[in-house]
Amino acid sequence: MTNDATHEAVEFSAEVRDALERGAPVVALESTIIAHGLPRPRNLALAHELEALVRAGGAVPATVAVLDGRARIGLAKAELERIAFQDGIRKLGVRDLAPALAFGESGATTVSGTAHLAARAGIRVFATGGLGGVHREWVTDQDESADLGLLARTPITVVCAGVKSILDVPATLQRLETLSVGVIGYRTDLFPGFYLRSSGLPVDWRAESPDQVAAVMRAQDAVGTASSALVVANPVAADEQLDPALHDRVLAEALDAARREGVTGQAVTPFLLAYLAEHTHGASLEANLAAVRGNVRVATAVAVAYASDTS
Ligand code: PSU
Ligand code: MN
Repeated sequence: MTNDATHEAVEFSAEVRDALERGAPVVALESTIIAHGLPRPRNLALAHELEALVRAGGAVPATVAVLDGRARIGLAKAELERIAFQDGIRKLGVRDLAPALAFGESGATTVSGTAHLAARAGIRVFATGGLGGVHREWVTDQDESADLGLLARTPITVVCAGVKSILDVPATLQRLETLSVGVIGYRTDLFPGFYLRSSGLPVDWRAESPDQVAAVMRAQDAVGTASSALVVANPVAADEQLDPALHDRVLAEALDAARREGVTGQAVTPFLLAYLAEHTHGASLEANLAAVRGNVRVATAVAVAYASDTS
């Protein structure tokens, strides 16, 4: 249930409000990937394409952002353009929502910011590229994405291609276990590696269909574990993944460059993603786009399956 204070702070598009009122399937989409994760103008094309994929699958897309101090769920065309092209647009994790609202700021929401707003609005399914997680430099800088802590306390199903491979993937999986965030491989026994089909690490549970994912969500509701998220880890298609050898080589260079240039905090993830895109001559970008598209398709099917069952 959404309370009155949320409705005041949060503005819905008419289409999303109507869908939520009817109990129709809605898929939340994040905006940080558009503003900070992808180069212009591909970012805007992708934003439109993802919304079209959700509609084609029979659900309503709800891209989330903060504009002029209002949290927004469902963006119009001109608003998506602002997210994609406005210089200096902020990157808003969940802790940044309140100051952005209070100070009339605009920003793109990360997984943590998006999942928080979506769940409070009653949206249960969310699609992104790769989750944030534990950075490889954790021992010295304690950089762990706020995505993990937020997912531990938020009822939402996130379809992603695993966690970004720029991270310490084993440590991130361990943190997800510690935080009791459910992880299910979608038609795989191996946790995906974002740009790559596999991270090489096993995943304990596997679902074969959107119906099976929806069954797990209903079981979460029944057994009282829906207060934390379910991560549905969906690998990029084999013919769309980045060449693993190229990935490993350029990633090592990217991590070196970030260290040399002293990149820290919120800037780390966009820096590494942009470095990979540039130094793989766009190949990592294509794999990233393919992964996000695949996740949006699966998320849409899951939202439809979850909304259609009445048992
Ligand atoms: N997935 C992508 N590209 C991205 C992200 C996810 O394919 O840019 C974003 C998400 O918004 C995620 C954020 O929440 O990266 C993680 O940033 P940080 O490591 O600073 O928490
Ligand atoms: Mn971080």
